[in-house]
Amino acid sequence: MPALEELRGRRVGILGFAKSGEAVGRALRQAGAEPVVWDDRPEACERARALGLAIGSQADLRDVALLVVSPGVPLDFPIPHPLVAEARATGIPICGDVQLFADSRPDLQLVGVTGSNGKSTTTALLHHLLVQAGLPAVAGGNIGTPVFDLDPPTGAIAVLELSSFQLDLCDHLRTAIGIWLNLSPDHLDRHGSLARYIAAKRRLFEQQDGRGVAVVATDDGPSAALARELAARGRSVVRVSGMHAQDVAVGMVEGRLVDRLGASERQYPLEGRIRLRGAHNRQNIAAAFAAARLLGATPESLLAGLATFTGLPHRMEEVGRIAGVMFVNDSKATNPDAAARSLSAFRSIYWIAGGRPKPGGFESLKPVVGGVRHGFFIGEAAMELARTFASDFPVSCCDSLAEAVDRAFCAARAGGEPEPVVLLAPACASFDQFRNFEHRGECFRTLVGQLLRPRAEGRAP
Ligand code: UMA
Repeated sequence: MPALEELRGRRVGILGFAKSGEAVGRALRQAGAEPVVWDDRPEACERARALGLAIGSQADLRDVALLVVSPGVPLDFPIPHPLVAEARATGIPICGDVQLFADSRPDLQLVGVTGSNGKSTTTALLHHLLVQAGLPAVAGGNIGTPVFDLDPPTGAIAVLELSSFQLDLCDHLRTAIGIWLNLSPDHLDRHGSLARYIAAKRRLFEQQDGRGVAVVATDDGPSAALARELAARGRSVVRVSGMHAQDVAVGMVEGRLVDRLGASERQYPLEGRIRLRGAHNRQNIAAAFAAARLLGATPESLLAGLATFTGLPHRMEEVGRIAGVMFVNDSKATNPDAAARSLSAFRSIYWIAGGRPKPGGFESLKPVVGGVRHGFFIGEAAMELARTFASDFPVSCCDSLAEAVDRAFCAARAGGEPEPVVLLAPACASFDQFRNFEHRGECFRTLVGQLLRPRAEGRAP
């Protein structure tokens, strides 16, 4: 695969011109290459044209030295994109932005973070820990900043969140550290089967060289099996856990982090010292802590860094406290699996959920709704949610998020329990009422702000 500088003066195709495609276009132009853009959306082509880039004609890949494909473009399922098929048929190399970036910056120490859940938080946390420890580091990838928008200093550490889509587009990504968090079925429409989804994620380790380290959280069966298999093949494996400290290098026990990466075991109390909530975040902490230790950060600097990490927006984010009621925005919980994590993290919950339901219903949440005092349901799934939980706690269907926030706040105040939480954990997609989960979370934040304002105004002279 040619690196950027080898593409000077050559035609390079970009398939998909959104965030990552646009960043690739800029980088190619800067390197003196001749980018040509394909995108099935006319608006995207318009944007490329406005930026002065050439637009490719239908399936004409003549003289194209390389095709850089955006992660969202289907490679095999449901069917390969026609241009991908054409490139394969004519022997034109295909890669994604991550591989091209890695080839162009061999000076960097790459850390790849993958897994079904927790990738973004772990990426952001590890980046925060490294920076707090005084190490030069940048973070990007699936988390939202395309790799070609990063500008790391020479020799820096690049922490990259890598989706299965992005890994499918890499074929020799030499990460110094690969982090594997967990595995549960996801993106099956894109990969065709669970086996293919797992195979895509495993590429993170298959492509490391002999010096690469695999940090694997072994809290689920498939991930534990992967760690065993890698170790049996003589690979360097660092096991971590967010649930226990048995047979792992970094683990958790009774609110303490257990660190066995040094000369002797050390334990550090975390309770009351970190702001990340929920059991799943303990796994993210263990993995980020282990990787940062391997990259040279001291335990002391890491503990200080953990104390100052506030988490990512829309992921169990505390957005306000009014009259003893805490408001938590977990808009990123777009399916029941994700909502289960925040429902398990609090007691005395006034739960706002709903939106466009995913297949499979909500029955799987029954074991974790013990803390829910009242459900306020919105959107297309409101009736189904109300039917599912009517025997577990009082339920109300609301016409809007605004109505749900108001009613949940009143109920939480009236409940009289200590530390009530109004929790937005929709367990549904947002598209029936909002542009995306970020928009839904922003609306929730604004509504909470509006609850605060009259009180502040009331106190004003
Ligand atoms: N396109 C076509 N034909 C197709 C499919 C797409 O022309 O058949 C075009 C679209 O018209 C569009 C462009 O391709 O213009 C979209 O490309 P993209 O979906 O790859 O979008 P980007 O904006 O480049 O964002 C990508 C990642 N998107 C996906 O993986 C779907 C972003 O992850 C990532 O943050 C960004 O690169 C920067 O690295 C998002 C995501 O949803 C957050 N990821 C999935 C997830 O987290 O579950 C994997």
